[in-house]
Amino acid sequence: MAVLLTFISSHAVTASADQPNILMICVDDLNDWVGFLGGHPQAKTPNMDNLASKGVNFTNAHCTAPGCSPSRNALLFGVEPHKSGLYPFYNLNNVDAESLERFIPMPLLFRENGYETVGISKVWHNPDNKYRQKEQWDEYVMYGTGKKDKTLIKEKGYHPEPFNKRTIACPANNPLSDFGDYKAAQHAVRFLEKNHSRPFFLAVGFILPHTSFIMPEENWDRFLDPIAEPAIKANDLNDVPLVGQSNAQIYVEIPVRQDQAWEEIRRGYLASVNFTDDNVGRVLDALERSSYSDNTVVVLWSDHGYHLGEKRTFSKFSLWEEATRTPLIVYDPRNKSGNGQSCSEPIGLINIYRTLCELSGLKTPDYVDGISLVPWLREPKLPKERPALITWGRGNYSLRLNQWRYTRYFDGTEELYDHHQDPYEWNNLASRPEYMEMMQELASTWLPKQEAAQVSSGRELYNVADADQPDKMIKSYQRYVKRYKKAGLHPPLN
Ligand SMILES: [Ca+2]
Ligand SMILES: [Ca+2]
Repeated sequence: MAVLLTFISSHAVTASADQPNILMICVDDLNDWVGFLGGHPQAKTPNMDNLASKGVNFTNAHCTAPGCSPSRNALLFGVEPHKSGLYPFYNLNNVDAESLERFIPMPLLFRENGYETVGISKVWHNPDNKYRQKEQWDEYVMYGTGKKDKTLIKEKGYHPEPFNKRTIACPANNPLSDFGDYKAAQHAVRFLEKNHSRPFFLAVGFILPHTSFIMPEENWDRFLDPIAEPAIKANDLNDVPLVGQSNAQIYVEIPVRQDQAWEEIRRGYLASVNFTDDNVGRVLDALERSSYSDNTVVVLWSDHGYHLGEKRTFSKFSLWEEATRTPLIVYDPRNKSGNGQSCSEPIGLINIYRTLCELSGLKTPDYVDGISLVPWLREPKLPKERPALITWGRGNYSLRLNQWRYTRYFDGTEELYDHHQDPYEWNNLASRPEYMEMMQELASTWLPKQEAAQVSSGRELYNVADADQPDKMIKSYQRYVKRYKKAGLHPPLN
């Protein structure tokens, strides 16, 4: 500790008055079911839409890894999983110090440079909020979901029995003040109402639309019409290699299908997104009313996307579009040229670290991966050569380009989708000879040439078939396929 304190004080500088504040809004499990990305026709997100219309809306943005822990570690340390070795889920508090010592958490970098840093709720994956908490933040506060204290409204939504926390979708009749995300928003509002003598880095995490889908009744009641089903091809996985198939969380789908609950699940997701949008609006309204509105960069992201039945899967943990695509909005009110436009170039969230450093005049640590997006904030139509790289387990990589998604799994099997012809990624073209050369070139140009070994300490959830655990998840998947057939349901393969 003494060493760290010395390190901080020797690097601490006073931030200058013309440095912008940063408001970073971190949403959990939010896919493209938002107005500004058009992923679902019934999405109601007026506040986020408004932010997207004021700033630069990155419409082809992708997480670095489709799971909370690896995604947030990559974003907040600024390092790709194949460089850090942080491929699956970790509890950072239990990772050996050596594996993390060269990384500077983003909030800590701002604090070392004279910023006041405040963190609210889920910024890092839980329980990583405790990781170096006192060093990273001037103030940090956690508001959970308060799920256990909710009075669920039995007449509305989906209440599986026995209780299944992954799929419950219903409103609760508690007052707003019982909801963790509302408390998080109010905390941010109070912060923005105060006077601050130094520039601030304020990170606000919202937990919905992460499961459980429990939200105030007024949000549920905005979705009483029949909910449109997303585009789903029944036997979509037939042309997907086994490693890819095993990313389909079909065990979650079995009870949902048996209970014919997909519509209520999707309603619950949309209503949860809508509640988060209300809370984002509370924070943005407070910023607008404050004296900081002209000098605060707002960045909004989600840690990954979400499947709601597409490709026969539910939730995240895949290298397909619904799980890797995320919202990303950057609104710098000082930027007069790019604001109000969208950028459709493929952008990885790994680039946020360097972007915020450049916007704030901070020197980016040398180890940080990615590039600064400042040129695209000025000129959103600028072509971008480098694809977004998404990692899910050591050896499993997906490249998202403008037109293509190319995925290669650890065993050499591949997927290739043409987004111009096939936006739902239904037709895997990887076996077609005419694309062989292009796939080889993509692989040799953009896939990692070296892979860090998987960090072995502090590991938690590890639910992917990869170079370090080739069989376990595949066997589990195959067992579930059998169970699926036994249940008399339409199987994911036929
Ligand atoms: Ca998440
Ligand atoms: Ca298919």
